[in-house]
Amino acid sequence: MSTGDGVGSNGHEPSVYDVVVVGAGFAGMYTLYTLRGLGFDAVVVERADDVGGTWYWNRYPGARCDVESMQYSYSFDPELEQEWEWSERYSGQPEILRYANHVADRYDLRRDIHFETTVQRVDWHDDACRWVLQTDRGTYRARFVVMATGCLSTTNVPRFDGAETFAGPTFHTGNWPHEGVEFSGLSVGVIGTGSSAVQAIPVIAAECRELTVFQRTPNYTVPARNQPLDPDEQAHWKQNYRELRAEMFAQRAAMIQRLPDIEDAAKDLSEQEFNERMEERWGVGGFTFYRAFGDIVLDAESNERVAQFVRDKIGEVVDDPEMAAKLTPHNTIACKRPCLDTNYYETFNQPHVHLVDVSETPIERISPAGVVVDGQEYPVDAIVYATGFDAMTGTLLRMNITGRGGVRLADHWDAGPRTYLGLGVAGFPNMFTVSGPGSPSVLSNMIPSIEQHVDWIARCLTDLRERSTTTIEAEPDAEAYWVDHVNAVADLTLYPTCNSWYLGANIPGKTRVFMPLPGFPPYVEICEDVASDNYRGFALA
Ligand code: N01
Repeated sequence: MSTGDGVGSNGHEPSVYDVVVVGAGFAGMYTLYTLRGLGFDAVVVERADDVGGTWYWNRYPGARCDVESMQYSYSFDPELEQEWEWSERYSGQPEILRYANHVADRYDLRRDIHFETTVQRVDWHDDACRWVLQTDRGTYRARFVVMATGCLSTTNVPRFDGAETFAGPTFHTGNWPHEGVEFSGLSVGVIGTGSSAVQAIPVIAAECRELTVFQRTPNYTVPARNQPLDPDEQAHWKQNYRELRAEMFAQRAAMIQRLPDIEDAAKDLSEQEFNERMEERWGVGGFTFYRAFGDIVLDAESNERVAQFVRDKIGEVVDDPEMAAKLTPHNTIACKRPCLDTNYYETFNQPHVHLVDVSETPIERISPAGVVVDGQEYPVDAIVYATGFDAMTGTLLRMNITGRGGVRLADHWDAGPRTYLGLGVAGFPNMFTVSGPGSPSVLSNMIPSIEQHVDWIARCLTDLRERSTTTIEAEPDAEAYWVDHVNAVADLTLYPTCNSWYLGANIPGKTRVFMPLPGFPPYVEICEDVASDNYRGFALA
C-alpha cells in the first residue's frame, strides 16, 4: 500500500495512488469501500478528525435529516440494512453520525482515511498523467481524483461591519462546537431563517432567556411530524427493502412519500377538494405535502394556491397578527429548498422570542453588545449565524484546482459551474465529482444519489482498467450540451425565479446559474446510457 505522503525523499519515484478521494462523508466512505473492493489503491483525505461530512459539522441544536430514516441510509449491503436500527421517523444528527461511524468501523474504512488533512492545491500534470494534491500534511499523487466534498460544506458567513468587535461567542450552524453550547440564561441572536434556523430556533428558544431572530426572508415550513419510529414500519422496510429501494429510485427525488404522489394541477381542484387534500398532508407531515399535485413547482397559479394554504396556517398558528404578518412569506413556495419543522411558527408565540425584519433595512453592523438594525441595537450575549453555505461550488473552488494547461477551475467556471453529467469537467481529466453541479444532488435524497454516482465512477474506472485506458475527460461539446440541458430542464420549473442558493444567489458576486438538475430517474437512465455507449461525450485515451 502507498504511504500518504509520496514525497520521494528516498530518491525513488514517489508513491502514486490509483485514486485520491477528497472527503469522508457518506460519498467518500462509499467511494473508498467500493474502490477498495475492486482492488484499486485508494486513499481518502479529510479535513475533519473523523468521518461524517455534513453530519460531522452540522451539530447545531435540533439538527435532523428531513428525509425519513428508513430511506436516508446506504443500500449497498443488505446486512448493513438489516442490522442498523433507526429510532425516529427522521433521524437526529447524533444518530446519523453514529451510523456513519458504524459504517466506518464495520468496513474498516479508517485505515485508508487520512484525517485532519486539508487540501490546498490540486494540479493536473499532463506529462506524468496524474494529479498532484498539496495538503497541509504533505503531497499526494494519483491517477484519478474523486471529489466527494459535499454540496453544503463551505459555510457562508456574511461580512457584517463590526463583527469582530462582538464581545460574546459566535457560532455557525454548519461548524458547531462538538462539546455543544450552553444557552441557558443567555440572550441569543439568530441570523437567518433557512432550514438550519427553522430546526434550531425552537430548540434554542426552549433553553435561552431571550431569543431574537433576524429574518431577511420569511420561510415556508411544513410540520415534519417527527415521532419514534414504529417498530412495525421498520420491520416492513427490512422485509421489503429491495422492492422499496427500487420504488424510491423510481421517484423524481429518490424517496417515497407517505401518501401517493398525485400529478394533477392544484389550480383545477374545487375549494373543498383542495383543502381536504392539503389538510390531510399537513397532518401527515413531511415532503408528502409537496407531492399533492404535479405542478407546484411548474405552474405559478397552482404554486400560489399552495403558498396561500401555508400562509393561512401561519395565521392560525401565530397568535399576534403583527408577528404572523412578519413571518408570512410572499414568494414562490418550494422555490427555495422547502423546510420541515417541529413547532417553528409556534415558537414565535412565546413572549421571550422576538423577530426583527431585516428585509428592508439590512443588518447595519454588529456592535460589541449586539446586532444593530436601522440604528437600533438589539443586545445579545451570543450570535448564531444560520446563514448557510457557498453551495455546490464553494468547496471545489477553494481547493485551487488546475487542469490541463494550468487552467484554473475558477476560470473555467467563471460564468457558473460547467460539468458533463455533474461527473466530469472538460479540461480536468480523471477528475470526478460526486453529486456535482449538474446532477440531481440536492434536489434528491442524497444517499441514493451518492450511491448512483459512486457506482457509475467505479464502473468507469473498472472499464478503463480493463481497456488499459489512461485518461477520461469530458468533451467540451458534451459539457456545453449538458449545461444547456440542465438550464432547459430548470427553466421548465419555477426554481430559477427566486433568490435561492440553488442559483448561488445567497453569495454576493456569485454567478447566478441553476446548479442542480431536477429529476433523478431520467438522469440515471442518461448516465447508464452514456456508460454503455463507450462513455459517449467523454474522450478516452
Ligand atoms: O442555509 P440557507 P441553511 N443578512 O441558505 C439568511 C440543507 N439542510 O443552513 O433567505 C441576513 O437555507 C438567509 O436569508 P435569505 C438544506 O438543503 C438540510 O439554513 O437569503 N440574513 C437565510 O434565511 C438547506 O437548504 C437540513 O434572504 C442572511 C439564511 O440566512 C441547506 O442545507 C437541515 C444574510 C440561510 O439559509 C442550507 O440551509 C439544514 C444576511 N447578510 C440544512 N445572509 C435537513 O436535511 C444569509 N442570510 C434537515
